[in-house]
Amino acid sequence: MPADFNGTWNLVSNDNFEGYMVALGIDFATRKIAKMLKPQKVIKQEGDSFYIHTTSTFRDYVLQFKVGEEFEEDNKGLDNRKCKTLITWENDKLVCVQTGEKKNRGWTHWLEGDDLHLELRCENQVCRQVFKRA
Ligand code: YOG
Repeated sequence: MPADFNGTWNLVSNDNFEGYMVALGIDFATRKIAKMLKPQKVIKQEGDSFYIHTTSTFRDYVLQFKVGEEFEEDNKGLDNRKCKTLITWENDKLVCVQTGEKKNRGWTHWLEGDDLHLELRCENQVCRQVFKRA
């Protein structure tokens, strides 16, 4: 049985989101708005099929994927770059590699107690986010 990420999750901490956004080339004005946001994630999981909706008052982002199946991701409304994206299980962690113009780009999700963790990586920057159930 894989880990169960189903639920509605609210951001409670966001370490080095600024560094991650700079690495992605997000402009100053957009970063200023983005770092004030408290995004919510709605995750729907059926086995290895995922729907992750990240919502905020400023932008929304939907990602749908099957673990182990590479797809083209367009990052629309984020940095708007295209990537070849592959998400796999590493034990109970969901590990994403986003291959494209930016080196070392990807993320990892895992559960720790009642919290949802997300590590976002780009180049030499790591952003650590923690979410709690809504
Ligand atoms: O999550 O990929 O759960 O997709 C990363 C923002 C900010 C827009 C958010 C909107 C990167 C302006 C998605 C924030 C910064 C700044 C809410 C993280 C880019 C632009 C949408 C992510 C995965 C894993 C699923």
